[in-house]
Amino acid sequence: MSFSMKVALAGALASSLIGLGTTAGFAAEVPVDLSGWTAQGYPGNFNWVLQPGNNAVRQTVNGSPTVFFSDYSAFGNQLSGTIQVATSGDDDFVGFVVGFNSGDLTAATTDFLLIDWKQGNQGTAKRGLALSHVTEGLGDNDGAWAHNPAWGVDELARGATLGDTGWADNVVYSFDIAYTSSNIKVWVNDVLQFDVNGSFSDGRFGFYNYSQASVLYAGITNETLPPPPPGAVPEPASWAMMILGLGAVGTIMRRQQHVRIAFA
Ligand SMILES: [Ca+2]
Ligand SMILES: [Ca+2]
Repeated sequence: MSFSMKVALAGALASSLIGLGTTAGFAAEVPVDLSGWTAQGYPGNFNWVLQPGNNAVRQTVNGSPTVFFSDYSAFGNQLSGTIQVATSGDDDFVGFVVGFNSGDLTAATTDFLLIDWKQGNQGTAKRGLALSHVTEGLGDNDGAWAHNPAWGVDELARGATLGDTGWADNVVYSFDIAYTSSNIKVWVNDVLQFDVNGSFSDGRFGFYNYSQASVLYAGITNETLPPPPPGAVPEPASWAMMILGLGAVGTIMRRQQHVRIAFA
C-alpha cells in the first residue's frame, strides 16, 4: 500500500471515529456544582455541609427525613457519583429522591420517587435497597420508616441484588440514576438494581437521609441522556394501577398507624 493510500485510509478511519463520537453518544459526564443545591428537612434535624470544591456534601445529623436537592430538573438526565456512610455508628436510611419539588417533604400531596437503602432490619423497617412512589410527603412516620402505603409510600421494587442487603460501614459505593418521564434505572457499583417503567413526574434529583448521620456524597456528575427513540410509548399502566389498589387498602388501614417520633 502506498503512503498516500495509508494516509487516505487513516483519514477515513479518523473521520468515522469522530462520526461515532458525535452520533452514537459519548455524552459527557459534567461535574456538578453543588453550591446551588437546597437543603430541606425539619428544623434542627439536618445539616448538609458542602465540602471544598463544591462537588461533595456531608450530612451530619441522625434525624428525621432530610433532602439536599438539585437546581435543575431530573428528566432526561443521569446523576452519578459515590455515596459512603463514613461511620460505624447506626444502621439507618440513606439514598436519593427523584422528581422532587421544593417543599415535598411536608406537602400533603406529592409525586416523586424515593430510593432508600437501610443497613439493618429494625422493627418494621427493612434492610436493603428499595424504590418507592411517594404521594403524601415524607415525614418521620411509617411512610418513610416502613414504606407503609397507608402513609403514601408505595414500594415499586426492591433492588435486584441489594433488595435484602444493607450498606456496609465506611464503604464507598458508586451510583448512577437515569430518569425520564417513562423509566428510571439505578445502578450501584455498576450493577443494575432498578429498571422500572411508569408515568413519572419531573422535579429535582436529591440526596436523602433518614435517621443516619455522617453520610458523604462525592464526585457528583451529570450526563444528558440521549432522546428516547421515535415512537417509544410510555407504559403508565402496571404500577399506577397497583398504587390505586394499595391506596384503597391504605385508606382503610390509616387509622391503625402510629407515628414514629424517636430516632433510633
Ligand atoms: Ca438513627
Ligand atoms: Ca437505627
